[in-house]
This record gives sequence, structure tokens and C-alpha cells, in this order.
Amino acid sequence: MAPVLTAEQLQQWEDDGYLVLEGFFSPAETTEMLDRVHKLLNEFDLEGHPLTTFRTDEDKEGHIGDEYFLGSGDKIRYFLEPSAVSRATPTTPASLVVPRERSVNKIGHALAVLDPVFHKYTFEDPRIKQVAQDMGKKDPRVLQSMVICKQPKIGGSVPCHNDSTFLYTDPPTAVGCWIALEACTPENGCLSFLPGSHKKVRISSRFVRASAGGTTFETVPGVEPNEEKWDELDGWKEAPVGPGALVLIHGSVMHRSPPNPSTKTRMIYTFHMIEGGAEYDAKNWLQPTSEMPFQRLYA
Ligand SMILES: O=C(O)CCC(=O)C(=O)O
Repeated sequence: MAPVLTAEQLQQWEDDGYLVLEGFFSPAETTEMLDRVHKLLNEFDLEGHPLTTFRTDEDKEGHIGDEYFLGSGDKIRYFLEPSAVSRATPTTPASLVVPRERSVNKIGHALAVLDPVFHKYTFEDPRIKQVAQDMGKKDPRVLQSMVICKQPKIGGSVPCHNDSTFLYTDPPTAVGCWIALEACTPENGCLSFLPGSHKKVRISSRFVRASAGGTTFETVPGVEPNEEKWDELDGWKEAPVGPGALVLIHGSVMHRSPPNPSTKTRMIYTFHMIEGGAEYDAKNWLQPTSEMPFQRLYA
């Protein structure tokens, strides 16, 4: 296949650490993926669900890290919006306070392997393989595939972060392929980036399984942490995109998204890749299993 990315786009990727490719997927392809999300949400069964909510470091109760989360790398599991679930009291168990299909923050983390539609647009799509080749990826392995719903009114923020902290390899090699299934605007919580931050960031911390259970952040030995307060720097750029856009995200670039106070959903599908030749950290929160190793994109 001929290259998908032009020299100009590759230069932009190099300079900014992210690249927006509007209209990468056709309206019919995008609708097929969005319909699949709606099917998954309709099939979501609360029976036996531990009501695990997707919490990040910014939440007072700390980052998500129960077995439902840690064991989700080879499954399709549903993580709820914190404000969709009432707190348990000594006399009342926690329960949903919004309709079931509106309660989901994220569905993950093996959609690309287990779901036929997301498998098709991840592993069977020659354009995706070509984009990875254009970026110079030698033997990319796919991991952490998920849908993020950013539900109307209650969809929470994704705090400032970079992806190599969460999918640490030595050397850092993570790249995100983020696909808009609906219009993503400043009103419903589109992504923002700090362009060029990937060139300054040192991956000095990684998100790991804590020895006592749960998850924690651990320093990377020998890597001096940056002093910058990335979130507060000037130069952040919003990246509003239309349905079908593919956004490539360098593993070191700082990015974030605000809450969704609007009445519109902001559904996206995303998967990540790492280089097979890099050492995947055995402490990382997400671990391959013998039944489901991280699969080759070029197979
Ligand atoms: O979709 C979002 O709002 C955030 C996604 C993100 O940060 C990521 O995929 O790394």
C-alpha cells in the first residue's frame, strides 16, 4: 500500500507529538463502530458488576485499581462514571443513580481482540497498518483498546497525562490511535494537547500494580523528573474533530480532556501500540496473559 501519511504530516507528528487525520474513517465505517458501542452499552449487564468507577489520580479516593480493573486486559468490562453511582452507607448498598447505559465511562480493555467490529478496524485495516509503518513502527503490538463514552452532563475529565507513564516500555514507545465516533468539540470535552511537550518530557514515573494490591505511581530509576507544571503552561491547543477522525498520540505528549457538561455524548474508540522490541515493564498495571499476549499489528 502507498504511504498514508504525507511528508508534511510526518513533520507535524514529529514537531507536535500528535496528528489529527480528519475523515480517516468513512461515515459508514464510523457509524458501524458507533452502532457497536450502542450494542455493547445495551448488552451491559449489572448483574454481578462490582460498580467499579473509573477514578483517576485527581479523585480523592485515588486511582482505580481493583481486580475488575486489573483483570480487564483480556476482557470487555465496563467502568462507571463516579457520579453515576451512589455511595454505600451502612444500611444501603451502592447503586446506579442514572440509566444503566448512561452510567458507563469506559469499556475496555480488549475490544480490539474480542469484538469483531473493533478487531476489523484495528487488526484488519490496511490503512492502520500503513500509518504505523509510515511512523516507522517495526513490530507494533496492540494493547489497551477501549471505548470512552464521556457521557452527557456527567462525563468526567481526563487529567493532564502522557500514555507512556501508563504503558511503560524501556525505551518508551507507546502510541495512541484515538478515533472519534462522534463530533468532539470544546463543548462536549474534546482532547487538548501541549504541542512539542513530547520532546521535553522525561518518563520518570509509571503506573504500576502496587505490591500491597491496587495501583500506584512509581519512579523510573535513573530518570530525573521534569520540573515543569505541564497543566499550567501556555500553549495548550484544543483538538476539535469530526466523526471518523483518527488522532495519533505520541506516548510522551501531554494531553487532557475536560468534563462534558453538554447534552451530547462524545464517544470515541482508542487503542495503543508499543514496539515489540522494547521491554514491557512487568510492573505495569496492564499485563498480557498466556491466553492473550499483546498481538502483532502486522501479523
Ligand atoms: O478521550 C479522552 O478524553 C482521553 C483519551 C486519552 O487521554 C488517551 O487515550 O490517552
